Amino acid sequence: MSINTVSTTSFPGQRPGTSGLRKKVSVFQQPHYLENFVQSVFDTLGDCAGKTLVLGGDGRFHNRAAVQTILRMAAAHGFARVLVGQGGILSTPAVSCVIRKHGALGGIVLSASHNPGGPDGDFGIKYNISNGGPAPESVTEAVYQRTEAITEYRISDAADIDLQKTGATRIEAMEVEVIDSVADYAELMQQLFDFDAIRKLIAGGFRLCFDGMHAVSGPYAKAILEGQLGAPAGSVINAVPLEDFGGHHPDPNPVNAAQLIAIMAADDAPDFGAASDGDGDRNMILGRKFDVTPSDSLAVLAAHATLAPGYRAGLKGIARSMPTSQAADRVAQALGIPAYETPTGWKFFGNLLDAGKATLCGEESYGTGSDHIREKDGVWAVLFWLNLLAATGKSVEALVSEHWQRFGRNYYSRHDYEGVDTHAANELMASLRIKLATMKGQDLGHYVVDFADDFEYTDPVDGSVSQQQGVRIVMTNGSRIVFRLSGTGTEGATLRVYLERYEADPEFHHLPTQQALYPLILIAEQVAGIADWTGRAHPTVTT
Ligand code: G16
Repeated sequence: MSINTVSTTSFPGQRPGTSGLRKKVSVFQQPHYLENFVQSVFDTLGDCAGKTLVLGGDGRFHNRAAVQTILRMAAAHGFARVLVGQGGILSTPAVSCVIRKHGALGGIVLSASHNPGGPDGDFGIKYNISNGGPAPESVTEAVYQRTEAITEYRISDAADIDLQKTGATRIEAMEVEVIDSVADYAELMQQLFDFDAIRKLIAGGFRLCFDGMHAVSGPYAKAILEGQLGAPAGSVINAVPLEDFGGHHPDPNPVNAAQLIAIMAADDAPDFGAASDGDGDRNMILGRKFDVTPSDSLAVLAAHATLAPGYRAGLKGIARSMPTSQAADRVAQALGIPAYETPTGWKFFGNLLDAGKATLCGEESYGTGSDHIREKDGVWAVLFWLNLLAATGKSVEALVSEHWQRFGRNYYSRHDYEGVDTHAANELMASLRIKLATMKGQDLGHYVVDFADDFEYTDPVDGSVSQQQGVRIVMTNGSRIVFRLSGTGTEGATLRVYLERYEADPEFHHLPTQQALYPLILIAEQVAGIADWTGRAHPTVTT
């Protein structure tokens, strides 16, 4: 075994987006492409002697090859130890959990999350810091600057290690420990939730269906829901991670989790349905013939949090991303705790969680989590819901309907225009920004604009400022339209339009969502000139 220094030249565009660097697999397969990025991460970290790194991914195509490369580079960089998930598999929340539990310097997650996989699909890489959370912008920006200047990387010529067998081995002076992908994570879940109560619920005939979408959460859900909580075999469907996710889009929303939606819509549907995404950090919650929006899910969990043992002491605060509905803010107000509004991206919750300002966090993009780790967490959300259902004896629909009665309903929907010409999308946003200054007080349909701006966030902990985080048009009655461009796509641009209307009157709590939002949808299309700029009459995905 020896360590080689390899000459390289920089690749353009290695700037991490909302959540790490995501590109087509073919881009990552170019010689030196992955190596350049990994060396840039390591150079940004500096001396790693004596330090531990956590490594794993969602099992998508190129995962194993990338794991072997990164192990050889970590050995060349002088890490003392790498904890790598068996088979190269670790969900994003598991990486966060393992970093924290083992006091690692950080971790590398290989995933493009909900983006499709396979040779023609997407791949991604993300660095998480010692608190277990995604690196903040100061770090990702430093990594990017390094990728622009890189001229060489270092790598051991050691042979591939056996990722299937748990246990320790060595590359150069570095210890590599292949760990059980599920064990640490499952142990943490047992500390947070009332497993006995959930076991009793399931033993009493309560039926559930969890869709692993052939992605990383399957093994976690099998081990915990079927193995530890006694759900009958087969309760977890699409449980085996596949390199191409079975050809599907591992995005747990009503459009992409069509099989689960059909199961939950049947007359003999289970009592509870849920799905997670490629890397296991997202969740979708369903009742029988009833789906829960991610924004409502956060609000309901917050309102009942003290029913779960891990949250008995109450919540310190609730944080949501700006485009997420304001339903959770109403709960925070009722509980007398602070509500925080951050830009899109889980990394913005890290400081609030570390500083003890927030306990629960959530995003409209099917992400929910808490201070137990520093990532959003799909299986955690499922267990939280099961804990609430067991503790209250109520159905999913009853819990949500009662929540609306108490707090009012925030009708909510996101319209995505995917694969739009990047130039046109940027022009659309620029033209919206120009209009902002004159919008206040304008009549739009039956609405009057209270204010319109481009969301800017000042982190209350470190004072860092993030600008241009989404154009929002807020009406005098609190209804809102938000426009932003996705930071996770790999083809062209994706325009996201977020629509929210508040309805206090229970008599109007059961309208079809798109109908309830129709006047706002029309305003959004007109104000932004969506059809003119994008050539699209309708969104590609509506959630
Ligand atoms: C990532 C981020 C989330 C964000 C989502 C969508 O999730 O961690 O914070 O809400 O992308 O971002 P965008 O609207 O920029 O596409 P994931 O699950 O893809 O890692």
